Amino acid sequence: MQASHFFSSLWEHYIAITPQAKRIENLFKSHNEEVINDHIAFRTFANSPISLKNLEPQLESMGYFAYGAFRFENKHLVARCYKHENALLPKIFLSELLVEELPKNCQKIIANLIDGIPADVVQSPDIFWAKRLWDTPSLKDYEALLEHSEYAAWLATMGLQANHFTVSINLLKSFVSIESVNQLLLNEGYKLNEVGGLVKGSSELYLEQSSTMADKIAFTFSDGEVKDIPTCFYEFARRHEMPNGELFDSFIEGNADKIFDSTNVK
Ligand code: OOG
Ligand code: NI
Repeated sequence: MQASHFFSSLWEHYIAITPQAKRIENLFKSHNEEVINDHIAFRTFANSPISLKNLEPQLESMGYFAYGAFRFENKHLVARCYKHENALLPKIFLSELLVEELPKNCQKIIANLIDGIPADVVQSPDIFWAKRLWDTPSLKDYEALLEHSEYAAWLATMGLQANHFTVSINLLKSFVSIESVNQLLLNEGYKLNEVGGLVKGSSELYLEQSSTMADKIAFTFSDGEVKDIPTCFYEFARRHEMPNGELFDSFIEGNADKIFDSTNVK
């Protein structure tokens, strides 16, 4: 699959449940800006037919290669990042949940979801907008997962899809600082992720990031109960030059740990 088709399809699926992203893109366009993506991200279950290991070859088939690995102890996650030799294509951040580190009741709920996924489900890059490959969870199971892992609860309802796109602030013309981007969004009434402060990272770390809080949809659980739950969010990243003159092009665990919270329920 052509990378251009991959990203346009992902974007259409993403804005369908993240209308704020389309509105914010239009907001930048109204300021005469062209929006270019720094990276996108996916979440998945480890030790499943859609594990990171099983998904990676589909990224490689489009010319992507892994160049960094990350671990999030408290969130029970590992992640890898991927880039393309065409540096204008977005980087990709792919994380997976280490289900065996969760309490037994959560392991059982997730094992039931994973059991619903065909072993050979990963056949082409279109798997990255497959969404839920299992039955709709019950509200009770959702809340049990939520108690121990916001990520698990989000993934159980949303499934495999781009959970955020990221505007490259470096490639904007008139918004130079991340603070000016945040102010624009606050003025327009968007709710930003405040975990650890509006700006994650710093120029000393060569990466500054901020994000909106995810949009919400009314979700009908398997038992018929309807509840508003988070969908996906939009991120903004500004990269800085390292002492060798190159732009930092990886990710930072301390920043990412807080970006994950953009899909928190509260
Ligand atoms: C990914 C969070 C990490 C970043 O830029 O550090 C991330 C997620 O929310 O799935 O995107
Ligand atoms: Ni991100």
